[in-house]
Amino acid sequence: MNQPVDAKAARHDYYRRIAGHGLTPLWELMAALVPEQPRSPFRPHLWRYQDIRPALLESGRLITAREAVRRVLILENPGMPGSSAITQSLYAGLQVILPGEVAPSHRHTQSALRLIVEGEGAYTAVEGERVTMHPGDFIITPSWAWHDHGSEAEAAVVWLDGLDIPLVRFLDCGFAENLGAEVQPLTRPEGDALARFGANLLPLDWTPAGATSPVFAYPYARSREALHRLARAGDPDAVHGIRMQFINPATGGPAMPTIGTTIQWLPAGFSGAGYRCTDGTVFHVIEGSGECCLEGAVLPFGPRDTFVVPSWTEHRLAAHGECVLFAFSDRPVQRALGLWREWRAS
Ligand code: GTQ
Repeated sequence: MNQPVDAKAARHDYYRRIAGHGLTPLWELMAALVPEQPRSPFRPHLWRYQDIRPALLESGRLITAREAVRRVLILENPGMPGSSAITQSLYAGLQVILPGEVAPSHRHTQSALRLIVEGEGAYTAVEGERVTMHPGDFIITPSWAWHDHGSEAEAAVVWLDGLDIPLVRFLDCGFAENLGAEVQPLTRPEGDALARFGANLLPLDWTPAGATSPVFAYPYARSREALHRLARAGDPDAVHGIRMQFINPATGGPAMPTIGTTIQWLPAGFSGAGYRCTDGTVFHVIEGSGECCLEGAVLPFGPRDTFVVPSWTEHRLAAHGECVLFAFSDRPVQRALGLWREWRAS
């Protein structure tokens, strides 16, 4: 818009004066505050495991798990330096635990997920029950649940952490405390939760204690078996291949209230259709290699790599051989609020 110099100067003088009263004019900001569509400041990005593994292992020589509390390298989105966020609402990191180490017990209102990347035989204990980790396993630490990690393994164990840290920060509702003891007392044998809640059975007269699935560990062997059976049945989706969500068996809803989690199988040679969704999504490659093709970028992924697709960014997945991908996003939050949208090219 063309405006006389003095009108422009008058407006700027006015903006300066009202700023002193804690006021700012909407008309200068309208397009930014109410955009026609999401324009995420976050960027697509790939973290290649083979490139970052040396730095991860080096951290083990610089600090112990005990001293660090959690020895984690944060996967920070390069579009938002300083944010400790991988998407607007979510955090991701790679956590390392060495043989004999303990990461001391604490709890926080932030929910956490773990996807085991490398190594066998470390454990995490959640509310009195331990689970032993295997690559590909998906493990949940619900909001405000005591948790400690430890390792009786022979070698380093690494897992991907996903937490709703940025969401909780945005809402200013974070609390945390330390147990004071390194490890929490164990009150149930290993496998109890899976037997009690993960066998298509629920105890009679049981009422859920919280919004998170009582099945806190979803072994990869089971999910993989299900995916391979469905793969043999055929008919993969044009966008997603065969994509399943991890659910809370008590509700049929998402396994975690703030983080949606999926596992998907792509057939060899899969060339997916274009897709956009409003939930920025973190993908982790459990098996196989392929590409995520985006507007103006290609992310070539292999086993143990992690990549992120920001909100409303058109992308499509392609697989070289058969692939299995784990993914997480804030979809349950957006859906609960009636905000979630998607778009498919086919
Ligand atoms: O394992 O409890 O990556 O509290 C960040 C914060 C992991 C954990 C993280 C945490 C944890």
